[in-house]
Amino acid sequence: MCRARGRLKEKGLQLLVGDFVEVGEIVDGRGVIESVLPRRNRLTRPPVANVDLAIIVFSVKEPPLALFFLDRIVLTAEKAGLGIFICFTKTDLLKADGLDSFLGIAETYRACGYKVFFTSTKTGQGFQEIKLSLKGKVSALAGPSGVGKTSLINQLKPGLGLLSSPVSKKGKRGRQTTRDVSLIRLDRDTFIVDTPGFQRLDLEGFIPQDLADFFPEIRALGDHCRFGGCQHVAEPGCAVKEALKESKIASWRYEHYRSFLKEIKQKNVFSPKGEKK
Ligand SMILES: Nc1nc2c(ncn2[C@@H]2O[C@H](COP(=O)(O)OP(=O)(O)O)[C@@H](O)[C@H]2O)c(=O)[nH]1
Ligand SMILES: [Mg+2]
Ligand SMILES: [Zn+2]
Repeated sequence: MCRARGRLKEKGLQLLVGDFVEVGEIVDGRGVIESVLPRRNRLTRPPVANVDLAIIVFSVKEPPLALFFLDRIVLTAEKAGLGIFICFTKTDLLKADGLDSFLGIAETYRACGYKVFFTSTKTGQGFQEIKLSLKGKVSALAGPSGVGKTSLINQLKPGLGLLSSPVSKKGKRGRQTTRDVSLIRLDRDTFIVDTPGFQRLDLEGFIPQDLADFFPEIRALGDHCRFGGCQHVAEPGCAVKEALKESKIASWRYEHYRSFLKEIKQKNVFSPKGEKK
């Protein structure tokens, strides 16, 4: 048990889950935090420091996959500079050929450089693979409630007995049971953060010119557009539009890009301080 040295608070420093700290002498199991080491990064929702990976969790069914929301979380994870894993849960709820429609989606994300997993607590599919990939990292879970984030942690660390909550029948939306942010140790150097889920992501701090940087497949084509600063909407000689026509990039990802762009532009009209200096 540690408390923070008073002068840390005086300096306005807020301790975060995930912080590395220096602790003075420990007496009777109690110590004092003397300083906080520099943070590699810092998320605001959830409030955690020094995260390596975002594990974005969505179920294939119950609740049904919401790709627009998924890409919204991918976008914020990209902005935070995190590695990205995408985990599709509850594959046991699909009929035999039900997975086919998800394979194209998985392929699209893999082409972006993200790791994609399919899991089921009923069959045990996928967990060993995830476990190996997480080793030595601090990961934060994200995703709507009811998709199986807490169940995923329970699978990765049996015996923890975290409370998962059945998806309520009414509206098939999950109830919220994960209230506090906590860092769970999976092994010596592997940690995972269970979170209340990213609920409202308001795309704060984005500017239209930079949005494409956070879409790997669009970013990769940007250099081939005729005009520098091309936003890939209606400009002539746009390599992204060309790739779309030839089905070289997924149209749904591009549509999400367009929606986010529109949203960010509208926001900047009302709060021009988001603009580039
Ligand atoms: N059929 C099935 N149900 C699952 C699976 N994973 C989680 N669930 C169920 O989905 C509900 C929500 O799970 P929970 O882990 O609490 O979701 P969270 O809100 O994202 O933490 C619970 O009733 C779980 O038992 C799975 O792989 N297959
Ligand atoms: Mg939970
Ligand atoms: Zn372009």
